[in-house]
Order: sequence, then C-alpha cells, then structure tokens
Amino acid sequence: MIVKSADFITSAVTPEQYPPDEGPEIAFAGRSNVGKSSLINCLVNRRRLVKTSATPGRTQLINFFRINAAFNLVDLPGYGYAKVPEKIRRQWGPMVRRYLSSRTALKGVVLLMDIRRTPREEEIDLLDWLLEKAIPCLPVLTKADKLSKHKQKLRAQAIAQHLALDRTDLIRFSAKTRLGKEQVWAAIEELVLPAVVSSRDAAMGAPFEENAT
Ligand SMILES: Nc1nc2c(ncn2[C@@H]2O[C@H](COP(=O)(O)OP(=O)(O)OP(=O)(O)O)[C@@H](O)[C@H]2O)c(=O)[nH]1
Ligand SMILES: [Mg+2]
Repeated sequence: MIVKSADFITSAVTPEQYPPDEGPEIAFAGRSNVGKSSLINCLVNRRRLVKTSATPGRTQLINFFRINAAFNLVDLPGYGYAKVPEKIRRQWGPMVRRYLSSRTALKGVVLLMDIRRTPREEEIDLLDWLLEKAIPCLPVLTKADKLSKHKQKLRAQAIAQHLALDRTDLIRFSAKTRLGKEQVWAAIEELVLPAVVSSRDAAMGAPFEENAT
C-alpha cells in the first residue's frame, strides 16, 4: 500500500459525533497498551499521527483517520486497564459495541493481541461477537520483537490453539522492526478494496471495464 495521505478526521464517543458512515472503514481493537496506535502509525509511516503512550489507557475516544482520501482507519480505545477511571471504564464497552454494531462502513476489525500473553475472555468474547455479526476479523500478534523468532512461532502456535484458529491466520507484527507490516496492509486491502472500487464505479456511473479504452 502506498500511503499518499493520512489525516486525522475526528474523535468521537457517541454516534452523532462519528464522521459520515461512508465506507470503507477498518477498526483496530485490543487490550490497552497492546500497540494499536503504534500499529496505525507504522502502517501510515508516521511517527505521531496517532498518539501513543507508555501509560496504558491513553486512547479513550474513538479516533478516525482518513487514508488516501479513500478509506478510514479507526483507533478504538483499549479495554482492560484497571487504572483508567471507573467512569471511563464503564463507558468503554457500550461505546465500542455501539460503534461496532452500528457502523455500516465497517469492513473489518484488526484484533491486536500481545504475542507474549495468552488471550483472555475479552479477546475470545470479541472474536465470537464479530463472528456472530459476520464482521471479518484479522488477528495480529504485536510486539513480536520482544521474542526470538523461535519463541514467536511457539507463542503463535499456542495462541492459535487457544483461540481455535489456524496458526497461519495470525500475523506476527512489530511496530519497532516493521515485521508483518506488508502482511497487515495486504489483508486490509483485501477487505477495503471491493468497497473502494464499487464506490468509484458508482461515481463514474459505470463499471471500470466499460470505461476502459
Ligand atoms: N517493543 C515494542 N513496543 C511496542 C510495540 N508497539 C507498541 N509498543 C509500545 O507499547 C506502548 C503502548 O503502545 P500504544 O501504541 O500506545 O498502545 P495502544 O494499544 O494504542 O494503547 P491504548 O491507547 O492505551 O489502548 C508504547 O510504549 C509503545 O512504544 C512493538 O511492536 N514493539
Ligand atoms: Mg492508543
């Protein structure tokens, strides 16, 4: 993917604050501190488009970014961090579920999991819930640079087994070394491309093939 432009659109809590529901859109979900914001920055080759922090719970709003004036990437706030104020923690579930269940533009969710940790109830629940809603899910194991290549493979195997997935379904990623970046982009492209092409077709009033000379 060649990223020509990446712009912050807006932050939102409630649906009224979302940008127009015009697709396609890919959301990034996962435990607090897992590396969601870092992954987005790595994908778009920007150091600080999305704020990252060593303090978990940094992203507490739904942040929308527009890429190549063609599709959106959405940074969801992380769950499961105990030190986030109670009020914000209580608002997390409904805020994210409301977004995930109401957004027509949503074409898939990248579910980030720390390669060193065994997924817990939250990840399994989210996976099941996405499956039920027929929203494609792309599981990504983050911070792979923290482990040797051999250990990465063993962890990927264990996590796949735990989630009842195939090991090849899991992408190993590192924002530090950029391992897996192209693989994540390829998977995202596969999800957003049909929608981009069909909206362009609609704008042109005819399918590409018929316009081609
Ligand atoms: N070594 C290593 N550190 C990483 C990687 N990705 C993120 N980090 C670090 O992990 C911390 C959290 O990263 P963020 O990208 O802010 O995580 P987040 O999931 O957006 O966190 P919240 O916004 O709190 O939900 C930061 O200190 C990052 O530098 C990675 O691939 N490798
Ligand atoms: Mg973040």
